[in-house]
Amino acid sequence: MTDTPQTERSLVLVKPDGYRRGLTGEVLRRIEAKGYTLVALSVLTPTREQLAAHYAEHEGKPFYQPLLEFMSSGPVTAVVVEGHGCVPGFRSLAGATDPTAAAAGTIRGDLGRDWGEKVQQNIVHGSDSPESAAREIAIWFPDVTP
Ligand code: IDP
Ligand code: MG
Repeated sequence: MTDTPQTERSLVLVKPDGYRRGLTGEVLRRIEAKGYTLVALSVLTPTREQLAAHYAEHEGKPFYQPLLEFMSSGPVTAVVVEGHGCVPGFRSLAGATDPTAAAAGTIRGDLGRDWGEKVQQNIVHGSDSPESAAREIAIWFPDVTP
């Protein structure tokens, strides 16, 4: 019997700006074109509780409250992505946090810009480590194995 190939999972969010602008399909297209698999997908307006858990590491920072405000302003698309190296791989597809500085060819670089709210509206979230991914998947998809 051959071993099952080792894969990892990442939690991706198409943020309210990306959802409002109709960019969900474009983000999913890039994920699939890279060769990653969509394991679970949900369109929902996040609760404050979900967002507080998701962004716990940023609590107390100046941008924390505005970030929660923005993230609860409308629907997001939450996705569990799977594939070898998909955690750093999706971060690479997403590009730098600041969409103005993000390289062309990346989601944020190609599709994002400064809307006068500094860095906040940058279209996507992607887990920054496999540990973060497991924690975040449990928040957004309690029924899905991290
Ligand atoms: P990341 O999304 O690239 O991992 P983080 O530093 O984890 O970036 O920040 C989480 C999110 O908080 C960012 O994606 C962005 O939406 C928002 N954010 C980060 N820094 C700032 C800031 O200085 N002002 C406003 N929003 C920020
Ligand atoms: Mg982060």
